[in-house]
Amino acid sequence: MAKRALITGITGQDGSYLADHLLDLGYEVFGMIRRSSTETTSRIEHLEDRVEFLQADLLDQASVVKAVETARPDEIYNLAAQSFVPTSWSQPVLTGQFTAMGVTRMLEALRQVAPEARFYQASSSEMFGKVREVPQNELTPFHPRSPYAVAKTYGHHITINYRESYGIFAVSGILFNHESPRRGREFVTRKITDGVARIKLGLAKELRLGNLDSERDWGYAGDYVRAMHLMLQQDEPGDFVIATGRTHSVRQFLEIAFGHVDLNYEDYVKQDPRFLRPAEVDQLIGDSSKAKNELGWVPTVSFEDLVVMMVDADLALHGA
Ligand code: NAP
Ligand code: G4F
Repeated sequence: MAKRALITGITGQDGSYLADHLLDLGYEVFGMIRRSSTETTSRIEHLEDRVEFLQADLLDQASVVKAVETARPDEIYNLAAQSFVPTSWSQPVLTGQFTAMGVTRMLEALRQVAPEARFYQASSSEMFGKVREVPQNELTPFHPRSPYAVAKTYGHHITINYRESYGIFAVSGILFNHESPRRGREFVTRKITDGVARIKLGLAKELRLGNLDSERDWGYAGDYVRAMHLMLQQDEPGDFVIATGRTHSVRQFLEIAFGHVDLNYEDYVKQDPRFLRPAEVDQLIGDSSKAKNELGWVPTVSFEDLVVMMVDADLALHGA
């Protein structure tokens, strides 16, 4: 019989790639969607006939219990969150409700109606924040630098706590930044590739950005969802860092993205203090040796290929 998976956050970047992957593996996929007055399903339009959608909101305990009851999942992937770091300073309480308490609501729903289900929590390299060591691995202490990162740190620990308290098969994937043509346009990579496409096609004249010196370990989302699935197939639950092991600055991203369309970023990029953060994470670089050794997971898309893939996708989207 086909395995059943419930994905929260299915309308997001990772949810859409994970649904593709699990359907390819023969899973029956259920997707949790919150009510919205506008359409939020553009990333999963191609899956509408293959996924069963369940309306629920991480803020509403009864609705998530009902979703778990209906899906009767073998695996739950908790990807839903307020995931944009700057918004977590303007809406810190709401971010805590979605991104921290939302995890407990999902774990409680699992404990009440599907205690045998395996649980994946979408944790983040943002938890390392002001980093204590380089590169960061599963044992590196956390120093979160935003309300988002603080909320994710809670989500990480409550997942481990439910595993230790109730024997639930619950894992936390500590994923470093991962991007794709389906990335939200507010995140720096997609903001850049969208900007490059618009400038190249004469639809925009400049691109306003914040800190160009921060460095991230950027990978491809399609690779990272494979790791989520692998984590739930192990004999014992455990936590894993997922990263490429290479770090690049925003400036290097700009050089490749603009260079790909024969432009120089310095002619178009303006620094704008509106996009600076109250506290910055200067550099992230992950050590995913545990994932390589225990899951057999390695990334397949290089930084350079990722940038080019995203620029080409945005050029096509804008009609090039
Ligand atoms: P994303 O594109 O922002 O998607 C977030 C998803 O959460 C959307 O489907 C959104 O639904 C849903 N959501 C938000 N609030 C909700 C609520 N109250 N109830 C139900 N659903 C809600 O994020 P992503 O990049 O795919 O990331 C997936 C997860 O991994 C997030 O938890 C993120 O924090 C974490 N993460 C991401 C990265 C990365 O680099 N991408 C790295 C580490 C960890 P709507 O469509 O209705 O808004
Ligand atoms: O693309 P970003 O907004 O991603 P950030 O803050 O690293 O968070 C992402 O990755 C986390 C994993 O580490 C996830 F947990 C989280 O949900 C999210 O997916 O910013 C990346 C860097 C930052 O240092 C930021 O200051 O880019 C810098 N940046 C410079 N100018 C900018 C801009 N970021 C944005 N969003 N917009 C700018 O104009």
